[in-house]
Amino acid sequence: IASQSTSSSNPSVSSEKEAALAAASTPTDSPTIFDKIINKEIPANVVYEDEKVLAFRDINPQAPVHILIIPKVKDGLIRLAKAEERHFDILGRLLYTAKVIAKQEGLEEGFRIVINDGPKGCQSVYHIHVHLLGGRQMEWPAG
Ligand code: TR5
Repeated sequence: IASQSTSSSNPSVSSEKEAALAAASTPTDSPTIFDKIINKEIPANVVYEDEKVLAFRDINPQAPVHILIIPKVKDGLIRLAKAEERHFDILGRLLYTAKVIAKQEGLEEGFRIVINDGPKGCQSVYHIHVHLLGGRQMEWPAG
């Protein structure tokens, strides 16, 4: 069995891991930058809004189309790992909205949905959000 490569044997893997760790942050229930976007205290490039959900372009896009879809009310849902049965509706709505926006953005040939969870999942903002990525060929496995 081939041994797992270590970061010290490959400097580029090491720097990628360091970047991922730097982006990740400690889980918290405190208000986040997304509350300021919801409350229009700071601007965002909004592509979709209804009474429950807001979607806007990511400030640091990882693909030609990179949109974040968030619930307007967090209701304890700082991360997917905190989901309870009362969140069924909003979780379904986030995914359904991603599909609506994918169509709006012309992503008929496919797209990628990502939910980062917790430090190991490289989550940096503790207000649950769905990433919609598209407009280029995605690769697998994800990093
Ligand atoms: O790493 P996770 O999954 O938590 O994703 C958080 C995402 O929020 C990242 O892709 C960031 O690029 C994105 N982000 C962070 C800020 C921000 C944003 N997207 C739009 N507008 C933003 N503002 C104004 N400020 C941020 N700090």
